[in-house]
Amino acid sequence: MTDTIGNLHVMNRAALTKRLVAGLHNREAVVGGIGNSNWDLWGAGHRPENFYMLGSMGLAVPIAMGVALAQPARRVFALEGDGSLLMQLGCLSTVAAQGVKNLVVILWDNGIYQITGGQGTPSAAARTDLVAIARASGIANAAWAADEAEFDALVARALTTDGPHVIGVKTDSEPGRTQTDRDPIRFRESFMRAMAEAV
Ligand SMILES: Cc1ncc(C[n+]2csc(CCOP(=O)(O)OP(=O)(O)O)c2C)c(N)n1
Repeated sequence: MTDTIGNLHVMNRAALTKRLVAGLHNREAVVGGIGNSNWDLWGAGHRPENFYMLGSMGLAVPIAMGVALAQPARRVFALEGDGSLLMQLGCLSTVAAQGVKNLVVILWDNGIYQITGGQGTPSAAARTDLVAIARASGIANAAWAADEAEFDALVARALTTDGPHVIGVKTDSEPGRTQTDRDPIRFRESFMRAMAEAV
């Protein structure tokens, strides 16, 4: 039986990351946040257009926003955990203020700081609604995906309509299935080369 939180199905981050990446056909950039979000991105199969944030929480959205502003013709995804987004909440206001049309933020909300031991985040303890915060920050296209089909539909909409978009997903506590190579210089260089290719 599938777990639910309110009317939202609890989904699996690794499986959805695979679905997301499988649907990218235009050299979209994907920036994985620290830990699980980039481990599952790595597990979905490395692409040169992937950038892996290997050290600090909260930087997937700011990095992706910079890429999106520099390359308005390219669609750019940021994959971020709830703890990490909470650490850098102001980025949502900046994304809204900059009106970054080609940016899509995918929020993986498992309600815990998983890779440091599973301590609860305010997302679970205080019922902080990060998608509502995104909307209140000025991002109108911010929605929770109720299930896998709605996730696919929201991603399809984000690929074809102006953003910024935020897609929230309640995820289970399965740990990331792989670990990204700890080779930041290689990733920086391959990503920069990939970004030099026209979309
Ligand atoms: C600025 C900063 N503070 C603390 C840490 C230690 N740390 C690494 S991952 C992590 C938890 C991340 O939680 P979340 O973003 O919700 O992702 P999850 O592990 O649940 O997938 C913490 C506290 C860090 N890497 N960077």
